[in-house]
Amino acid sequence: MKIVLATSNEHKVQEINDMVAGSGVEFILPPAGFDPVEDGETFEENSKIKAIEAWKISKNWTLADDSGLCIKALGGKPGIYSARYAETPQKRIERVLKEMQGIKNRDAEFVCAMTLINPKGEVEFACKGVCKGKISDKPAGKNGFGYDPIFLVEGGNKTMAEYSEYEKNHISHRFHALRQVIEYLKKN
Ligand code: ITT
Repeated sequence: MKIVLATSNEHKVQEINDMVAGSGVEFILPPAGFDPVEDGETFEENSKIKAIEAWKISKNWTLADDSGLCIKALGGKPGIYSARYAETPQKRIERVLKEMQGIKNRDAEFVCAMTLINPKGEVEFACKGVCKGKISDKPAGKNGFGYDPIFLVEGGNKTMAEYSEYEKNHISHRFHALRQVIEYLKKN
């Protein structure tokens, strides 16, 4: 079964396909022209916007992932603005570390909201996955993408970027959300 993944982030497609390897499900990028306006106020709303926009051009099963980093001491920021917090991934990391300078409470979580749309264009299933951790003092690690180098995963003393791709794919917010989607698809 092929499912369109409503994203332009190829790293997400790779991570998600690695997670479902061997399950008979394959995620593919949307056709050209996918350019959603992510103007929702929550991860859930943006995930639905992306899924519907991709469905409009593919008319096929579509899954959207809207994700981001929420930092407690910053009132949940960067949150839904994670991808737009500064111009480049490096600058986004620098901004977060600057805003967290001198702050003791470094609790944070990665959040991923997923929306599955059926070929009729209806929301078939929606869910959320979370991965808890803390913001480190400095970046470490080369794997993954985005804020992975400054996210210390709960229960370990490594950043997400220091975990192997295989390990990340068993602990991440995306994994926790995708597991629910796959369970739903298997039952139905
Ligand atoms: P699409 O909207 O096209 O899917 P995107 O990368 O802009 O791609 P989001 O709007 O969901 O995706 O924004 C997510 C941002 O949050 C992303 O750019 C990263 O900065 C961050 N993020 C999400 N998942 C992450 C992960 O697993 N590791 C590190 N950072 C992540």
